[in-house]
Amino acid sequence: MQRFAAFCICFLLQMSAVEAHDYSVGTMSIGHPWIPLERPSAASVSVYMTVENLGSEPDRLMGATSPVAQRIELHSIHPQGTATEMNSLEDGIDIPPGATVPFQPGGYHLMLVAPLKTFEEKDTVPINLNFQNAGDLDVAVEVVGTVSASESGENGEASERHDD
Ligand SMILES: [Cu+2]
Repeated sequence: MQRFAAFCICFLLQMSAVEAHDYSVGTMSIGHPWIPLERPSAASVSVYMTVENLGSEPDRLMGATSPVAQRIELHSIHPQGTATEMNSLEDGIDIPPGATVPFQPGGYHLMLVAPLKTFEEKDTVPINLNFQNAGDLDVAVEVVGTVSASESGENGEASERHDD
């Protein structure tokens, strides 16, 4: 029994550490938004996070803006033969009630097109997310140094084909 109690306290401490990177508006909750560090010349930068709908009504991520990018597109990636294909989702992304939608490498992501500055590790990038029902939410996205500089590709997505 004592061992079980110790486990619970540990778990709660971990939860509160995670929550430091969470944001919410209405029933929408954003978990751990991050940007993998890219080469300085990157023409576009991906943003990953989780989007959770805690409510009982569907919502939709309609778009995003940032003062440090000319525009932000909503993208998805699909396997296409031996390569992958990246699509721009101009109608937004559905966030069903009770669902957690992951934005992660190889799937949904926000794409900062034509960044107006060079990002460095531990920078925080201000991004405004617009939800159809919940409205606007400002998040501070952390730049994380996970991509090795030797990795090939202009922006880390070189093997993917832009259709737009
Ligand atoms: Cu993309």
